[in-house]
Amino acid sequence: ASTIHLADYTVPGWLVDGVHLTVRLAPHATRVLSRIAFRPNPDSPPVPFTLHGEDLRLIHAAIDGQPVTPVVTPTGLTCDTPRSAFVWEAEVEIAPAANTALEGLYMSNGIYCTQCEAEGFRKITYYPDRPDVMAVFTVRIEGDTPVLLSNGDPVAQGPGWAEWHDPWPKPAYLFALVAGDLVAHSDSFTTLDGRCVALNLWVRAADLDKCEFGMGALKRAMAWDERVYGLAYDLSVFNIVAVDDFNMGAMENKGLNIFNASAVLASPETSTDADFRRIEAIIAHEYFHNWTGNRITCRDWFQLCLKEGLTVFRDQQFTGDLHGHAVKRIEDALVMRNRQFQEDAGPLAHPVRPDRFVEINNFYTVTVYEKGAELVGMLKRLVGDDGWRAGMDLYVARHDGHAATIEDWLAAFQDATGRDLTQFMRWYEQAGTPRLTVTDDYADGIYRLHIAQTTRATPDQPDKPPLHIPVAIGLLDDTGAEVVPTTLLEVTEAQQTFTFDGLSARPVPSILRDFSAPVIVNRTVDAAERAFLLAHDTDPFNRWDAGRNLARDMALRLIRTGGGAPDPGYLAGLRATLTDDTLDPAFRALVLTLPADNDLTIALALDGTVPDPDLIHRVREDIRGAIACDLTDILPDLYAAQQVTAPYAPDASQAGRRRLGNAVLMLLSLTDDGAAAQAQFDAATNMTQSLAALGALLSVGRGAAAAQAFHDRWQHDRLVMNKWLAIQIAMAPPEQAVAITDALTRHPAFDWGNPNRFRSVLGTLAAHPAGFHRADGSGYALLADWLIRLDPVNPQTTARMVSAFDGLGRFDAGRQVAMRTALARIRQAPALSRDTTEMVNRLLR
Ligand code: B3K
Ligand code: ZN
Repeated sequence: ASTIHLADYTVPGWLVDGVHLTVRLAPHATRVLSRIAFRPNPDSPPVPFTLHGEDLRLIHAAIDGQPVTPVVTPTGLTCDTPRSAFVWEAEVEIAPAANTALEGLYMSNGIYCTQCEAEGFRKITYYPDRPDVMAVFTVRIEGDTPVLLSNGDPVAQGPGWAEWHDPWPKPAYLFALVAGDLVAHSDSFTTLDGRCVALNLWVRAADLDKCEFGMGALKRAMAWDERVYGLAYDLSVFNIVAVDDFNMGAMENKGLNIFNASAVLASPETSTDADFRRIEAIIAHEYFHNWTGNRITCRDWFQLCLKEGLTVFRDQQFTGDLHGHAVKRIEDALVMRNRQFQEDAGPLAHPVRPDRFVEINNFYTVTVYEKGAELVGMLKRLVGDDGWRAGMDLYVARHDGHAATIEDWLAAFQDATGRDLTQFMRWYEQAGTPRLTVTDDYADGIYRLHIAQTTRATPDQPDKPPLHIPVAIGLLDDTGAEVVPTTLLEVTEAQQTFTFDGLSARPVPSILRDFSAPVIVNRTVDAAERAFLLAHDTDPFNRWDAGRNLARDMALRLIRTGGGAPDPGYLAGLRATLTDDTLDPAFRALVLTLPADNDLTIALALDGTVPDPDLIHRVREDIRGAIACDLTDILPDLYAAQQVTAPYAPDASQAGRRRLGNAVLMLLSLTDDGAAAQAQFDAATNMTQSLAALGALLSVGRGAAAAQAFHDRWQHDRLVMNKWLAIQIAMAPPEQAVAITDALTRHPAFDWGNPNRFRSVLGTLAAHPAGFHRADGSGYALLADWLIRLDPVNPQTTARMVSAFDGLGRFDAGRQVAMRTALARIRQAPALSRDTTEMVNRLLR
């Protein structure tokens, strides 16, 4: 398979003036008739007429009504055409029921649905399947199902057919079609300019009781985008459909969002507080794409972060506005540190805007999405709130209806604010996590901060020029009062010094407030200063981070020395924080959360220590045991104080209390043999309480009866069964995780062709560091077996999960050999997909 380079971009040779599709649905022989008006692109030199197409059976083609015989290849066709505008017609046959890759038109539990991003439309008909070709679509669907949906506004319908027209020009990746036996939960929304929009959430009848929350989330998102950005919805109807088989969370097709059922269906009995938050965020994210993605789309797939980074940033803002920014910021930083920093430090590292790929589906990554959102956040800090809004307005005004680039994006901010963003552009082009080394000195009332930046080499990028890094800092006196409030330092050189004068004593610095940049800060800080910041920092992010750093320094020390007793200073700080009732319970729960194994693994590897997953696991468990023991006098009251008596609501205040209560429950279980957890499990009336109690019981080896009861109650609910499968693996002791996973793959509930199910089992094993990285290689072997099996069925989900082997180079020789052996075995599988081949090759290079 060949590598595609950003540098090779050329404009499309032919443009599309309009598309008419007629889709005659049948599970094994769907006919797609297309009538497409083409004209030569005046900005392109004359090029031959070529269309993309895969897995299509061409029945007939014509140009301006005259039959033609194109040259057909496995990836498309070419044809002699007039040099001027003409109408192309084609009829193709496809088999949605045989489509297990879930790309193009496929069937999920009897429902026809589509997934076209990135390059799935070419599996529906011949077309210039590239995002810079935008066109108005009219679609007629013929089929014997009660509901027939496509993009845009409904035009007409009758028994067995429906017609849709989408007036907004769009690239083919935003095309969607749904047909099936569905029912709607309906509502409406009146836009800021007074138009009434019909809202429908389409589900199977049995799921109708799980729609209310998602509908409310949609309306909150619509109102928020109007209020914050002045962006209103632009069609008469907005449809969302829930399907069971879906490769990711959801898809923003114009006016017809298609969702993984797990990302939209919610009820207190079946969904946790975290599910409610995630569902609200995904519904908002897909809705926000209507402007940032659909009205303004990407010129080519290298620009993916243009829509994804910005839309993630917008959904993060939305969640923060609704439920509190402090906790949201900490959670987003955790995703960066636990997952993105890992990607950036290994063989899969790539820039937020990659400059080459083999299969674009492999670049829907935490780097493009979450680091992409961090770049947007840094830009906002650099231009300020007014500059941000001015830049956004200019970006929308300039590029509405067009396919844009990152250069266009930054130019809008440069022109709106006058700021020079030339150096900032490097963030999009340079992979790797910058490390800031910070030292300070104080003399004669002058305090100086010295900041040096370096970024290690990443694949294909040996040299890393300095970046433009916004570093928010504050200075505190010894009572915790701010002597210098939050100030944005702009680090642009390899080394820089910032001076603060007129200080009467040496201040305590609070650095990288609000996680103002996705960087690693290296600074030698003693435990006393960390404890002081945990008690006093006025920036909530850094207050939390001080506690996390205390825990991390301690964990790293214990790992290096092979074990020992936790710091009394850490335990005292934890006690003070947990008992401080002025602090948000969710914040306290986050302070109680120990650094993830991944986080510790990377920290060790960066310092040249070979991480031992078993030891890391044991040290974390020892610390948990020591905390449970040390805080034994306060835990029962703390637990009791978080119990909610009011009827369940998934709001931040109740959810925060459950989160802290359940974090405490995990510790209590270590000292009471699961008694409190069993009581909570027996009394639980919502999934948050029930699942947390089951997890706590499993974690102390007392979960068998509860797991059986949970199974018996929920065996008919596929979304809940995903949780049942996952939690048994997540909570397994490391030495049992592989065997438990293996046993669950034989359970009747394990329908492995369903991506949610596959991820719940194999994905949970891959996310259990000490379980997956067994020294005997059994975790690697089991995952490899299953990926080899899944690849011919669903390459996209397979390729995504191959990234579990990303840690490769960090581990000891024995584990490296076992991982390489597993990857080599995958590589040798017959007819391995392009998706998986690219991932394995990148990992093994
Ligand atoms: N844009 C889709 C992701 C498509 C993934 C294709 N492999 C969902 C989203 O980011 O909103
Ligand atoms: Zn998105």
